[in-house]
Amino acid sequence: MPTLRLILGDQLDINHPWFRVADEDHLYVMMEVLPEATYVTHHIQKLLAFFHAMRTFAHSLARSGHRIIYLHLDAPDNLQDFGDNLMMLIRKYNITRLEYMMPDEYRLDEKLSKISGNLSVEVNVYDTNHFLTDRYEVQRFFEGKKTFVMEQFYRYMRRKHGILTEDGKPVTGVWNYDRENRSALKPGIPVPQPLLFSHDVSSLETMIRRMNITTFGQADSRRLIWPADRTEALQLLGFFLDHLLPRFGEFQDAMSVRSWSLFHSRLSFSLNTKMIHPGELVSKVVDHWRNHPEIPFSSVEGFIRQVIGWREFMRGIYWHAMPGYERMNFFGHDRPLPGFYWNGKTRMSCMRHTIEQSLQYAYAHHIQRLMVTGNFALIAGIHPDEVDRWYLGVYIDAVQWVEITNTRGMSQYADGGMIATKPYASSGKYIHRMSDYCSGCHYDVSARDGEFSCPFNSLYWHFLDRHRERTGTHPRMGMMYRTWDSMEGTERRRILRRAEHCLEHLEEL
Ligand code: FAD
Ligand code: DLZ
Ligand code: SF4
Repeated sequence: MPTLRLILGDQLDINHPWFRVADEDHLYVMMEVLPEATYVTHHIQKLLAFFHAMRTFAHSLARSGHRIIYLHLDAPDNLQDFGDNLMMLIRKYNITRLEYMMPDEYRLDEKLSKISGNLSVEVNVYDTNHFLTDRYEVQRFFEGKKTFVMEQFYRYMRRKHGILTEDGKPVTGVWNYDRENRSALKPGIPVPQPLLFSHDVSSLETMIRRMNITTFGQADSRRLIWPADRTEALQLLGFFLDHLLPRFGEFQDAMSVRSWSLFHSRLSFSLNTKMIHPGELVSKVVDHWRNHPEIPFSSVEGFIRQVIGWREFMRGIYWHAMPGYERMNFFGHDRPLPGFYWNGKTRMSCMRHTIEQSLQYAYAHHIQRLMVTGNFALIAGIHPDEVDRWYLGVYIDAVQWVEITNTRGMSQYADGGMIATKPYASSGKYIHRMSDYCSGCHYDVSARDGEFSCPFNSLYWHFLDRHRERTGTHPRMGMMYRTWDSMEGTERRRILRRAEHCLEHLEEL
């Protein structure tokens, strides 16, 4: 009697022990189902990239001799539900045992354990080996501590895995080179063209349209640019090592109209679908640096910190704090998300560039997500549910465990500071320093009030002013409150009036 093994759309890890030997006893199943395609409105490229990668993975398993059933979204026998489909297959193939790997999202974890409880067959759940930590390692690490400080966890990870350490100490004597990762892109610095793939997935798009699935964003489905499998994910990694890593650190926080991805790796989709493993990625980066010692260490350390630090930390906080995390709203923000998030039609140049490229490529890099669209939503007081819905739909790498912690936590501070050490709120000054957006803007970044003043400026002070009770005593906000208090009363009133005007006319900004 065969065992049925479910593979989810973000479990495309060909190196998992499950796939070592092909045999008759294991029947694999992958399924495209409507609830996954519609639990949020997805960017069309996200749907295309996930389904294409899932189909490619199923083909490669079949080619290596595994028995696999793949349910297409429009297959007549697809019951459009994980549980119903599993039940149907269990009956059809006289299955006696179901096995699945722990899902990374709470929603599916709940669903699969409920389904398992209703089945008459034995169910085995496997850990995935997809991360460097288990689900609750972050929780255990911070047990008894008052706050979750990513830097402490990051050092623990460096030591535990012996990454760029010697005798438990950093090889260079310094743990963190964050201070060296803050340059704006200077004119004349060449930025490589990103490596783009070109998959014809037009038949997939036709299927999605025929099934009336609501999507947003653009796609040229004859040339889908995202990797379809591990081979392509490794090509993307090779391109990153050869062309982008040397300047990754220096320009990690830069933003520019000249490039939509600058020196970023664009490996998040490959990592989150498990085409590549974070441990393997880090080893390759370290080996490459050892063979090319001219690459600045700050680039190597900065990149590794994102992967073994932030990424694993976010996953741990997710499993520690769900499901309550989904409802957190520390500031009580309640405004709807302005329409321009969905179409890019705004006169704010930084927002227009970030949103337009998100709609065009389903991608924006970290500082655009945090300090432009995220920052705006925070200081404008948008409801975190609305912000989450947008971020969970728009990006190619958006899966809830890493989306919600970054959005609700890091960017909106809706968790009251579990993840971020202070709210990532800023005026236009930061965007001006780190980008070339402001020179082409309808608004004046140096003005705080008046019709043409940068909305980020007045909204920033309005945010501080209206949340004084919640953030006024925060040690890292003290200087900003002192600056605000030192302004003349008339000026403060003018700024707040301008902010009120912006808030009343958000859609027209
Ligand atoms: P690089 O800059 O090349 O970084 C390398 C890798 O480090 C990334 O691929 C990613 O796996 C990891 N990484 C970097 N920063 C973070 C971080 N803050 N948290 C977790 N991992 C990180 N990342 C997602 O994978 N999915 C999301 O849905 C997502 N939503 C975000 C929402 C907001 C509001 C913010 C501020 C950040 C979000 N991030 C998300 C984190 C980060 O912005 C992306 O991982 C990154 O931009 C992906 O591009 P890249 O692969 O070129 O990254
Ligand atoms: C993102 C996604 C989409 C759009 N559709 C499916 C699907 O139809 N079937 C599936 O197994 N997985 C899909 N995925 C990825 C899942 O949402 C993913 O398995 C969860 O993010 C679990 O972490
Ligand atoms: Fe953005 Fe303000 Fe600069 Fe315009 S002036 S690009 S709105 S920061």
